[in-house]
Amino acid sequence: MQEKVKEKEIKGLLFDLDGVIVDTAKYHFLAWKKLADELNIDFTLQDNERLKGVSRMRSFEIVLEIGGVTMSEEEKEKNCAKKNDIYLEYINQLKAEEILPGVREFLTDARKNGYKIALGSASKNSRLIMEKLGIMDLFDEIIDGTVTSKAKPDPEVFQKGAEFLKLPYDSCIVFEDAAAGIEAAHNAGMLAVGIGTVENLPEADLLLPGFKNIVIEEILKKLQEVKND
Ligand code: B16
Ligand code: MG
Repeated sequence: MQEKVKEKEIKGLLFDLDGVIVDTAKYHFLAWKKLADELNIDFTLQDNERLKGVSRMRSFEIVLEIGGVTMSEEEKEKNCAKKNDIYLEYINQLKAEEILPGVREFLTDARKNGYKIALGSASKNSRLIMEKLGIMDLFDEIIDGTVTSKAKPDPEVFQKGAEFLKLPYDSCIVFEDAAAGIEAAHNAGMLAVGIGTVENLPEADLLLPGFKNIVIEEILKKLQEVKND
């Protein structure tokens, strides 16, 4: 039987970046699309869904699989660097207003109420993105692709998040938009709030469309209801 969720026991909140705090997927798409065009690979928006939450190299391998193209490790590295240069052209123009609705207010309220907050993202560009959004000061710790070696669904990123916050794993909850991220949270022994729909995230403990007009206490209450049923 699932352990009971007590509102008071949750002290840490771990946030994925792309798809939870900001929609950078559209810029990843534009960059991958440009590279795919150069390689004569037909890459669609629907294909881009498969890259969400996935590391840069694994994303490129998926693009290559779609095109039925093989490449040496060296060539793959070169193309990943090229994609990142294109991606950074977009990210350098990112505006603070692009933060997803309600996120800034949600984080501000949670901090005010004493919750510790960490980022748990696969991106190696997370600091630049957060600086552009002006939200660095709302996070206690940043765990991203520069300090992790195993991709979600491996629990490493969220376990490190809890460790950096000096909290036990089960006193943290995760906010994620990718199925692999929900699985990573569960693998870390944490509850996972999915930002999305039941079709995309059937394993999430609770689903939310986003952070507009909701505060952490309400989410913990809902989790408690769902888990203690
Ligand atoms: P980068 P998340 C992920 O961010 C993106 O969803 C995924 O599409 C991307 O490939 C990955 O970051 C790596 O990003 O190329 O910037 O290192 O959802 O884990 O915040
Ligand atoms: Mg994501």
